[in-house]
Amino acid sequence: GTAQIGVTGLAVMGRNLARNLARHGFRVALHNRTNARTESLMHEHGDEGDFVPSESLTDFVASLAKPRAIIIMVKAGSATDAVIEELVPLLDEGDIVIDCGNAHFADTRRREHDLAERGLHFVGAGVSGGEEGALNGPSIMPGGSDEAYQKLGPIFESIAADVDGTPCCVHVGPDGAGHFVKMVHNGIEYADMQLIAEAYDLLRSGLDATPAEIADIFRDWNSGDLESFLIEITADVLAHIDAETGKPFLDVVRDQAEQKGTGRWTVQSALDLGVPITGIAEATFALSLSGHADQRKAAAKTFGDDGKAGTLGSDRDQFIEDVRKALYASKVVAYAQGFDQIRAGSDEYGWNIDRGAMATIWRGGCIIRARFLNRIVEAYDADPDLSSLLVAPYFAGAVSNGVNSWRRVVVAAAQAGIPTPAFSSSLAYFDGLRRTRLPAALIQGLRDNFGAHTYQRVDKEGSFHTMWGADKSEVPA
Ligand code: 2AM
Repeated sequence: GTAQIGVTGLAVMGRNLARNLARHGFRVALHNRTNARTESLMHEHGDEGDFVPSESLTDFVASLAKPRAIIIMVKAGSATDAVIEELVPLLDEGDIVIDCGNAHFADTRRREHDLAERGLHFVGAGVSGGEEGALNGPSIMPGGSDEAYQKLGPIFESIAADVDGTPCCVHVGPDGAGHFVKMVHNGIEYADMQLIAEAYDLLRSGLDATPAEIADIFRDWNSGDLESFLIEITADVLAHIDAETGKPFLDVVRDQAEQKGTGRWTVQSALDLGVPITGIAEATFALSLSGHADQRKAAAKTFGDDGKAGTLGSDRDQFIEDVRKALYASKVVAYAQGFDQIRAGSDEYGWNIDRGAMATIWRGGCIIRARFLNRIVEAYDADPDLSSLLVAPYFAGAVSNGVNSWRRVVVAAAQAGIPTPAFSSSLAYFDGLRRTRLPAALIQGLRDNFGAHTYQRVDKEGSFHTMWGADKSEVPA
């Protein structure tokens, strides 16, 4: 065969990736379980490039030049395993199987291990940016072997988004590293959206501002440090008027969101790794809370919804500026936590991930693209082993500059009964992290008392236990 790369699974993401590849001059083999999808792609977009469609998987594999590079773009989970099992007997040593779906990194580790034993390369690649990104330039986070990346890298880098001449694609690390980083990216995206939602709620409920007024505020914010894709589209969504009712679009949308997939995985992994990603966790739980309609109804009936509309506006401009600074500081916390998780995952699984490079490839193509990411790149350039993004000079300055605003907003929200789980937990994280003495000492004492847990002392090495039930003397453990 002569095709340079193949795509099997031609639903919208696969179709758009295939078109993107073809538009960049690659000869692209096409396959889908149900041939109608392949036909419709050829019918609608066949003239966009050099496609080689096949009805059977055998013909598809035969249409590819060796070593073959085959992208699988099917629903994550058992469908991916089914396609791999069908594909593997048709392949030759050195071929590369690429999963561009939203796989869990543990599945990717398993698949990479299995295929390596069969002489094949397996690349789990996180692809961010949705349908639009897949077509016009996504952010791509490929894992897998160096050898596989040597072949795939130039292809992926050419179809990825481009920021100032730098492609939004880099080899993340071995086996599951790419899907892990994509997972953390999605967690950060959750936190970003929750923080934006809380800022909106503060302005709407606290100031009695209209969605149209808040759209203008977000538009203004988008010209400063907060400049990002999510802030930009927030203004668009807020300004949108429902055609049917003439009401703000927001007021006709049900306020219940499901919480599924990668946001949940991010929090589960953080618990396994022992990394406090409180912003991402609160964002995930806030979505869960929104979905519990019956409980919400019962609680609203019992306690009333006494959000004190308009009570925070005694100095309107000051409050808006406080919310902006609180949003920025909380966002710094969410990213600091996400990058901590990347470091912890990298250490745990031996991936050697370059965190600055991750910030670099998130600058374009993906949902969390933002001006702010340049600052993260700079921070890791200056110190690749940075203990926390929060202590990098630029972010330390931004947080110090915003901390009074942040406190005022969290206090005002609590007094007005406006829930700000992500704003307030991020502030608590910041205060916890910088505290020289935490009350964890008391918890150690309690555990030693009820469970002979033992403790360490501030003034000498070793582990100790106090004889709580006897004479309260201290013994070495
Ligand atoms: P289909 O068009 O034949 O349904 C998204 O569902 C994409 O994944 C579609 O292209 C779908 O193919 C494909 N897909 C889902 N499950 C699959 C499976 N078990 N084997 C092959 N392709 C599958």
